[in-house]
Amino acid sequence: MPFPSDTTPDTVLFDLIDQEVQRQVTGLQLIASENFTSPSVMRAVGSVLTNKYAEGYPGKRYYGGNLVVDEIESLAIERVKRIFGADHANVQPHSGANANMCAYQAILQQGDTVLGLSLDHGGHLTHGSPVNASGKLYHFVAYKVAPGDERIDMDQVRDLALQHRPKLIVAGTTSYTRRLDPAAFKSIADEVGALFMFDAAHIAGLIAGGQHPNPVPYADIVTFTTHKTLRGPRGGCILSKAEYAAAIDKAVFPGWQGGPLEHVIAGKAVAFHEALQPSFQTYAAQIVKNASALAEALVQQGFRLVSGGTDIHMMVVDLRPFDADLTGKDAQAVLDLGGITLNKNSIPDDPRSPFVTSGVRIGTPSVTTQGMKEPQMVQIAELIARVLRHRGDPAAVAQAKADVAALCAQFPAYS
Ligand code: DSN
Repeated sequence: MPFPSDTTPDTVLFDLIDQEVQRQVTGLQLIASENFTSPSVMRAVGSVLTNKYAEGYPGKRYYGGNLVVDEIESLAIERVKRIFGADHANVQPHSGANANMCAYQAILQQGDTVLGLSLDHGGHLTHGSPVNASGKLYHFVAYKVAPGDERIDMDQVRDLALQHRPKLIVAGTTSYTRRLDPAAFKSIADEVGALFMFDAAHIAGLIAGGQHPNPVPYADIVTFTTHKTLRGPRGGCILSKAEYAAAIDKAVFPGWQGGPLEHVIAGKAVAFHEALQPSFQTYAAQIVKNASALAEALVQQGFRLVSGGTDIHMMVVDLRPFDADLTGKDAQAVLDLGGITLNKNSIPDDPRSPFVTSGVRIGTPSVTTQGMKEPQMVQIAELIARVLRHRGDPAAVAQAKADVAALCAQFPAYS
């Protein structure tokens, strides 16, 4: 029976989606890895491309009917190569985690030694955490941030590289708030004969917008997600030097994945188009300005920031000087009640477990998409501090939630 005759719409599910729309637009979205993607991206992701099987690559598919899909995937590839100046792009990874595992499979053998940033110092699960396949398949050695300034210690990276002679050095972070220096990592990789991979998941949009050094000229492989600062659909991408192109493509399909999500790839193509517009440079610059303003305002409220501040789109707040009894877990929960969404986050050498933590991570990509600027960052810091100071007072938390909703109503994410 054709779809127009469908008389039983799924009101249960669509009511839930409506509730989520309300949550997203009436609260402050401060999770550093989230953003509001554009209606055009959502139109592409919600399109009939979801119906199509397209195992393989443009011009080399295992199924018929892919003439249009080939054009769409080629468009995404051409656009992302243009943004970053890459030799080769694979736009099929379903996620950043998949992109990383595919990259490893393309260039490593099981058991090979890899250097990566420790998860509890700002790295990612796929940078060798023992609970992740990366840590089970490969021999990861972790570098850390220095105890004093809480910044990546390049001397330590070099010492570990000389000691362990890794096949690969991975740079890239999920909760590290300072710029990375791709040239410095590349120089160490060259010194020890290692390959160099840069996981740009968090900062891809900042690179595209000219706010962070581009690792592509230095790294053999660059992976990233498309949904964070880059503001596209949820997904991953791999860029590489030409010599790794065939190995990367083989590792993605048939190595790790089956049929590509061509509707998501179409969404990526739209996001890449948007990132190529001059307005994206302005957007990326404002993300960073907002993060600086929010960081400064949080310090004024009595919080300590890991490494003293931020160069990028996020900050990690050590809650202990503000309130020694306040955990990241409790802060996240009460801020949720106040309409402020963020995530608990370990601070370096956190005495509390990763499920509890002594910190929270805060990012500005979403509120910047809404059009908020520096004055609103001061308001946000005040709201966060107010909810946390009065966390035992439901009326005060409810008042803060109303104030958050009033602020967000002035800056609607979607018209
Ligand atoms: N979960 C992502 C983040 O929040 O940083 C990383 O994969």
